Amino acid sequence: MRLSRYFLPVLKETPAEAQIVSHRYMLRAGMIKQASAGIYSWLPLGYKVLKKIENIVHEEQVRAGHIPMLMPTLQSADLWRESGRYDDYGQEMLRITDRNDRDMLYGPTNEELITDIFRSYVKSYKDLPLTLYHIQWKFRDEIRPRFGVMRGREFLMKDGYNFDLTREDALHAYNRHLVSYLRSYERMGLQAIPMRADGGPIGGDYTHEFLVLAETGESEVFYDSAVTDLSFGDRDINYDDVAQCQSILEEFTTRYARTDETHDDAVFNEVPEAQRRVARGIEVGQIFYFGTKYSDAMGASVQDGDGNQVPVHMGSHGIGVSRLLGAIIEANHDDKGIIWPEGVTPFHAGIVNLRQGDSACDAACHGIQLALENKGLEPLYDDRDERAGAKFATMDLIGLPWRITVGPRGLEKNVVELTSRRTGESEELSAEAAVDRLCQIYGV
Ligand code: P5A
Repeated sequence: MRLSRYFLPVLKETPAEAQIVSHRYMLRAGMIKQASAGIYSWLPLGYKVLKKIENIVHEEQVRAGHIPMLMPTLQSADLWRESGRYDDYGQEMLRITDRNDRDMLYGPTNEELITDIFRSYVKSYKDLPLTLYHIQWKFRDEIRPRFGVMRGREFLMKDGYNFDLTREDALHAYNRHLVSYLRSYERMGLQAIPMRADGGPIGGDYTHEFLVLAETGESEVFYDSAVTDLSFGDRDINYDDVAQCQSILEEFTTRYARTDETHDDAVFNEVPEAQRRVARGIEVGQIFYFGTKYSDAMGASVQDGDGNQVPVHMGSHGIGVSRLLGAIIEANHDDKGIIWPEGVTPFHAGIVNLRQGDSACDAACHGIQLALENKGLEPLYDDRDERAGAKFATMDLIGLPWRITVGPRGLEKNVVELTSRRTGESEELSAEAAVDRLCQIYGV
């Protein structure tokens, strides 16, 4: 992509309304524009990152054996009357009346809708286990939408729902979600720590939130510092292996890590004092096991092996897809701008032409762009007639992890410069070698 033909409305001024760094940088880098309080348009650069995050989530969910689908944003109030949550949900639910005076709502979550789908089709234990998920916009009329996409009113969530015959099977589904979430966050360059939490309006008392440690996080968290040494890394996972998934859950959740809702001083004090941490975190996901709460209320049952009609055991599992952009930026930035982890970067590399209009520089940049594109990589070529300083500032702000700088002096020696956004280190090498290096980094 040539920057001169792209839509990247970068702001020079720091927007006054943005209180935290991720919100500031998302506005300045032309990623989002507020449409109304807590509701955003996703401009091309922001949309690209959102799609990258969605793709990682999809890949990891499908790998875990979960099945993608899509449910609507608008739901009928009647289903929510069945579960009893129509009244319980309160002011956070956006209620809408259609032209026929039917009560509708913009879904804040989908337990009712998915349970209705399930009960319409699934009648036998032979069709279990089943986990369905989608990535869809949600609406919660938050009292204080703030921090940009971090606490929006409209936000994108991955929400998955498991249906199982027994509590044990449902707990295995819970563990599969925990494992697949750990993998997903790590691919996004994040450490998200599972912490015991509270069921809130979703229900159940067995639930973990995934928290990214950050001073700007909205949740207060208490943990044993040893949990920060855990990393998922490159493991072979067999999602059908009940014992393997259970042992990963134990590895990641045995040490003390809780949100303030479930924090217990007495238990915390058993952690060696030097390892006790009180900090703040951003909640990027939550998994729940709530048994038969919805299946009892809505009559979702199957026939078991003995011919008895039994309610299914369920859980639901959410990832804050749009919130993740904010969380990733909070965890990856410096005073010049964003530093995207390679797994989610909107473009794989920037190409900066130091002398636009110079035929050798123009040809070299164009050649690098094509060579990268032929390998399936997406470079962003800054071909604007701008000073070098301004081009560097834009690249630093939008945070592409790699920059190839092409100038007349380098070309005389047959070299370009490859610079890491994260370390700031540069290396001179031939254009071909720079392309090869990027292919190696991105595994293409
Ligand atoms: C699990 C999936 C649920 O709603 N039902 C379906 C369950 N869980 S949750 O914890 O309430 O939400 C899941 C994740 O969505 C993100 N999130 C938000 N993101 C941006 N703005 C908001 N206002 C917002 N509210 C929730 C969080 O990452 C949360 O973990």
